[in-house]
Amino acid sequence: MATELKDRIGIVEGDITTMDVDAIVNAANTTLLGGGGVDGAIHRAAGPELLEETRRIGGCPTGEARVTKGYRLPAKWVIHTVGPIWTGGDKHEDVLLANCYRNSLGAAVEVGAATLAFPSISTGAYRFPLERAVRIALKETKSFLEADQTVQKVIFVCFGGEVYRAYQEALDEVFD
Ligand code: AR6
Repeated sequence: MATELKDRIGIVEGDITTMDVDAIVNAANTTLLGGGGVDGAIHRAAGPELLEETRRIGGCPTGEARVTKGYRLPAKWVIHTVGPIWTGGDKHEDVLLANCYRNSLGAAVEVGAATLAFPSISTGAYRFPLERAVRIALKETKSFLEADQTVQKVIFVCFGGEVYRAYQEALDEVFD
């Protein structure tokens, strides 16, 4: 059982905008109007229609998720979620980050996505400590996949070696 579940997780180093999956997750902000980091890269790659659609949605609270089309991306869907800004850990940051993963996976189920790619939510501009965030991402994904068969594969797309190594190190700890 543990092996089967672990086979449904992938860890790759790269750019999430190039991923040929059903849905990619965006680490957005509450306005959903774009920004820097992965959010900026996704908006640039998807084209201006994405901003038109997120404008119509009108925002998203921290920890929740909203779905748009992928437009010029290889992915059919973009699931926009808003990670917490790290302010030391006593403002429910762990719970809010776990909510991002659970709600994004829930949104993937709603659109019938079998393959899903995540960036490392909150660990860039929002300064969430990487090792801590990675464990939350893997634990929450594991619990979700145990209970659901819609999403067959979740790929964590790591932008740079540091993030990649952090996921690799935490994977055995969380899945074995
Ligand atoms: N593919 C995959 N990961 C990427 C890419 C990419 N193309 N580009 C950056 N990353 P961040 P946050 C990584 O700052 O911390 C935005 O302005 C990056 O190296 O994008 O959740 C939003 O509008 C890091 O590992 O997101 C918000 O205002 C991870 O993605 C704010 O930043 C997350 O870094 C959200 O901050």
